[in-house]
Amino acid sequence: MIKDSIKEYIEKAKKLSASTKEEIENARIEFLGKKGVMNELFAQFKTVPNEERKEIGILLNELKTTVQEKIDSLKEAIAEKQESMKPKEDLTKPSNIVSLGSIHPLTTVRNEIIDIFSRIGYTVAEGPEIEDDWHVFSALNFPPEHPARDMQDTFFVENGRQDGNDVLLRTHTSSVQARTMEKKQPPIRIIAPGRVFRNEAISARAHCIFHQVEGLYIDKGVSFADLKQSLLYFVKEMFGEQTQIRLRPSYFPFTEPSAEMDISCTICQGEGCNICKHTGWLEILGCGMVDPNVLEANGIDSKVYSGFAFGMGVERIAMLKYDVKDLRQYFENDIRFLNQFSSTF
Ligand code: 2NM
Repeated sequence: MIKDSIKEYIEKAKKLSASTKEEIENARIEFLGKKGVMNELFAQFKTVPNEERKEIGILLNELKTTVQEKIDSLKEAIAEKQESMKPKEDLTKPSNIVSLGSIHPLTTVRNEIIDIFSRIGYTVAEGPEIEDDWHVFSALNFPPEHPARDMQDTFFVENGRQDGNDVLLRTHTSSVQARTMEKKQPPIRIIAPGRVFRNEAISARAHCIFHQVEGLYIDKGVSFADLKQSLLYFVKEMFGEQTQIRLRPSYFPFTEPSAEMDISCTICQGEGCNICKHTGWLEILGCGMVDPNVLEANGIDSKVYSGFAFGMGVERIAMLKYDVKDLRQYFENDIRFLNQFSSTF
């Protein structure tokens, strides 16, 4: 009976299994090939009496779609298996380029300042950011009532007081110079770069954390002319040979006499512009002859030795150099800002 054999083939087709392409192809030929089961059955179908043709026809169609679907699903299973066996990653592919970033503009400027002074014999000195009152104020001739000692200007470490000596965040790196003087006799020729802290409201021009480079030179016979010449050398190296300087009398507790130094405007060369507020000059640092009181407080004989000192803000120099208008940009670490500074490692 053709009907029974079709049903058997349907069951057989449902149970077909194959693990290779050849096995699938053999099954396909067995059922759908020229001399295969289907053609054989179609040949027999011609002899089926009319009243049975409909039922047998439906069964034949069922067999055909069962075989086709089975073969398709076996093919798919093999393709999936092959896909899963392929290595997912190309292990020979070179790795992605890792961005190294760029050097922070404050670091670049600090290094430039260090380089310039090291060429005339200065070495770098460092000290703690958390300091005591002695090294930040008392040893540097700040009187007990000086406003810088006020809570309003200085961050104090709570309950940090030891033997009547407050513990605080240094407000300038002069404390490093005090520590050098107390350890070492002249000649002393150092620069002290580092972070300093002041209790100030944050704005485009001020921040509670900023960076300084201070310098100190003590020896026999050091004069104000040496100070002026050393700083002239510095600004010519930093801002160019054409740069001029101007000293204005000022006051600092640790120096006497004291001065503030301006350079001729780097933008307009002294003609007058917005950057220098039409004065032709830009203030860049404070300086002076070290007060004999400071030398004596730190164990250096002021009758034998004299010296000069200076201090500058790294942010301010970098603002002039890179035309940065808002100092807060140095601290936000916005990658779009930092990437503008091309120097890389
Ligand atoms: C400045 C201005 C003037 C200075 C003084 C000293 C020390 F320790 F020798 F006394 N170090 N730095 C100094 C002098 C700093 O900054 C605006």
